[in-house]
Amino acid sequence: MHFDALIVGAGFAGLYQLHCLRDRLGLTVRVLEAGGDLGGTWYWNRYPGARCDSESHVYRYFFSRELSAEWQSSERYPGASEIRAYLDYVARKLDLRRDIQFGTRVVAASYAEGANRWTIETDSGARMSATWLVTAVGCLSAANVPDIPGLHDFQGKWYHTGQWPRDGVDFSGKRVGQIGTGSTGIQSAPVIAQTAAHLTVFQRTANYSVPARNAPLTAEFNRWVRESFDELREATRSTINGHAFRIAERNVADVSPEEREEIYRAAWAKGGLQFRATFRDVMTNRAANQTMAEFVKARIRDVVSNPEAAADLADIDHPYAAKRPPIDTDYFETFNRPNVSLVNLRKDPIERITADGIRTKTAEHKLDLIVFATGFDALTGPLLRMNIRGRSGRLLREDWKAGPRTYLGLQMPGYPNLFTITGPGSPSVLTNMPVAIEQHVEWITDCIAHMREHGIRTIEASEEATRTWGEHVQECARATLLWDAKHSWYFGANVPGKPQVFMPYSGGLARYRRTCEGVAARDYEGFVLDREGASEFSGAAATALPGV
Ligand code: NA7
Repeated sequence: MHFDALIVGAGFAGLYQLHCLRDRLGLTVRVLEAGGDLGGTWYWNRYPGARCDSESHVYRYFFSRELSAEWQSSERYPGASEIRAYLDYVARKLDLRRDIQFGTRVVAASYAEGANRWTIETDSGARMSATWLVTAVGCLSAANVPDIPGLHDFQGKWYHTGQWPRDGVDFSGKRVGQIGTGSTGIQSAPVIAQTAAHLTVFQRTANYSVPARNAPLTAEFNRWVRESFDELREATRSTINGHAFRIAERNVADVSPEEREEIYRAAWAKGGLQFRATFRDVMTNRAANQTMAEFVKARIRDVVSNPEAAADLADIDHPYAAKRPPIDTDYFETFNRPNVSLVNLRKDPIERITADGIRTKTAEHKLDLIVFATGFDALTGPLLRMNIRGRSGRLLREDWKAGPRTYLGLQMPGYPNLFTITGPGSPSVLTNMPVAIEQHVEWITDCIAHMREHGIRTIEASEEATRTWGEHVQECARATLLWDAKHSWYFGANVPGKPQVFMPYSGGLARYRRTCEGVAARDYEGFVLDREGASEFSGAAATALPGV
């Protein structure tokens, strides 16, 4: 079957891209989704405590006032099931499901130059083709299960948080081991500890965390959200990270130590990611960052009553927020429970997994169940797993051997008419994702509309623009303290053998948006357009985006 466009993935990105291409441009479109339902990241991440770190009033689409007005969030941060319900609501309103094929994993995609077509192959052996291929596969969707010796010997059950069973997992009466203390592990440990007989947390790198201060939302707040649609939309589009809060203008050195402490305490009491926004220079000035880091470490020592556990939890080796900064509900408090213990893998590394637990250098930990909160093969993993082949059979996996090469995180040279929503080299994971997604989807939609209008057969990133953009992405990261945490997944350091390149664009979403707009306005500067051929789509003429 041939379509104008194929979209891979039915999360926030795939759903909106389907709406834009089908309902705005009138293209024939099919979405292919590996999961059994909508949700993308939130379809797979159903682990205990799974919740978004962005607040409900901004973790949503802003392309339609009506769509936003009719949705009521129940808590300050949306839980995984509420996000799935929201996406289901969107899909119903826009009648999206009829063009989505669930339970279908794309295992190969290749471009045929003569026909100017992408052909994809699914895990059931089906083939489909399209003029445009859009990947909406998410940045954190390829689960990373570490290759720890002995896993196959383990007689209990084990799960990765990013591939959590739909029916849930019963921890009651079980001895549970959790490996990993990133954003996920910090969310799951307090919830697992509530029902498990015992929870052992295996920590490799100690991590900062700020209280989320999650709470139910009042009717008054939801009314404010409805009435503030324009302001919220504008704020998310003009801030560096797509959230609605602004980063303070002051530097740490502008205030006295007493005032600084007061500012940190107030932000701590308020909770959430905006803790980092209290000063302008915490991500660029080591001394400034250290004041914030020390404040969080002091709070860890205040909360955790066992001095040895407190010291291990506060022994953090990177600047605050140089790795993804988690927010939590009672994470450090969890270590005061009698049924929770901490193993510091830096002092006592895992030797192997055995039939009945985990053996570290100094101890045997008997376990019925292991939870891998060990993260993802981020950003590049989901794309490389699709076996994408471009012009003359070139393989993306080969082209990216030394790290991802993209222009604006939107396209790669040698892969015409392939667009990657929130691909490596775009702001993506450094932002409130739906805002970054909307910007990409709208840019791609406008680009395809432009191609149709002007009879452009192909669009493809140029080699030179890709090289220049790649250097710029590295330069931007080097100008921040993100560059100091070389062991973060932003560099690909969590996956053995992965090239170490800073992957997301850290120059800010608002600036990035202006760059993309400027590129389009200058006749897609940095892209190679083939204006020779007639366009090959079968859809009707472009129409305005209808109201919902
Ligand atoms: P992260 O942030 O990659 O965290 C994974 C955690 O697992 C982290 O503590 C890792 O330690 C640990 N890990 C990974 N491999 C191992 C091995 N082999 N042994 C011990 N510990 C290991 O993933 P999350 O799922 O928490 O969060 C991902 C994103 O999802 C998050 O940033 C939000 O954007 C949403 P390390 O730090 O590498 O030493």
